[in-house]
Amino acid sequence: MPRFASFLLLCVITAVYGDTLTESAQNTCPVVTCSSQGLNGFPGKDGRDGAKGEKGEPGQGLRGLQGPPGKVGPAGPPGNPGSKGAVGPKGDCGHSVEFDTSKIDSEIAALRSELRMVRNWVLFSLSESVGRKYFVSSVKKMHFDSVKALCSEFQGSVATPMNAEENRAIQNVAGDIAYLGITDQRHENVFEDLTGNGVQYTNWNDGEPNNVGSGEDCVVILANGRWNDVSCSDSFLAVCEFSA
Ligand SMILES: [Ca+2]
Ligand SMILES: [Ca+2]
Repeated sequence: MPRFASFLLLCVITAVYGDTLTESAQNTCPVVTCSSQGLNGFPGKDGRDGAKGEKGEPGQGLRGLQGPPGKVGPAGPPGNPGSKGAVGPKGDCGHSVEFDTSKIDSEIAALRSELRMVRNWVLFSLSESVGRKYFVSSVKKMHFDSVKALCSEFQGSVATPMNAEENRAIQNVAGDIAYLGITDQRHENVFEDLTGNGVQYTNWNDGEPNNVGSGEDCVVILANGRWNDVSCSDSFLAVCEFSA
């Protein structure tokens, strides 16, 4: 075939099948300078990823707000003691306090006078007196040891009648069975006052003292004024005597 005829045939084929050319054909088709321009082919496949680029510069975005403070942490260990401080300046001289003894004496005298007046009122309203003796009765009943302790607490002693008049005063102030300051605890049937002196005055009830049962070593005055020996662990009124 002549060269010119071959060229024409190639152009015709390109014009007719140009829109159906495959991608490979397009990519590999040599540039042909034909008289009429062919249609564009389909986009080719993505190529392979290129090499990783260099790290870029920091961005210019706005910085976020500062967050709230965190929780307080645990207490740390105690620190070492500090060094000793400097010696302070010398203090002022003290002032001696002088007591006004005359004022204190007058106050004591006033208190004594008031106390005497109160005591006299108590003795007058609650006691029976014979001469310079005052007898005062308790309200509560108790055993003999408590009677001794009670009278001693008030700086008195357990009532011990020395005669019929004192015995009647004790009977009146008690109004009921009450202990007397008389016992035979040291020697059976030898009755003494609480200082160890033998009693000179007695007013035993009929048949007393009889020391019945396990023993009766204390003495009471009955409501009729007569005496009876009783157990010291029994409870009766206490009558104490005081000197005016
Ligand atoms: Ca006895
Ligand atoms: Ca008896």
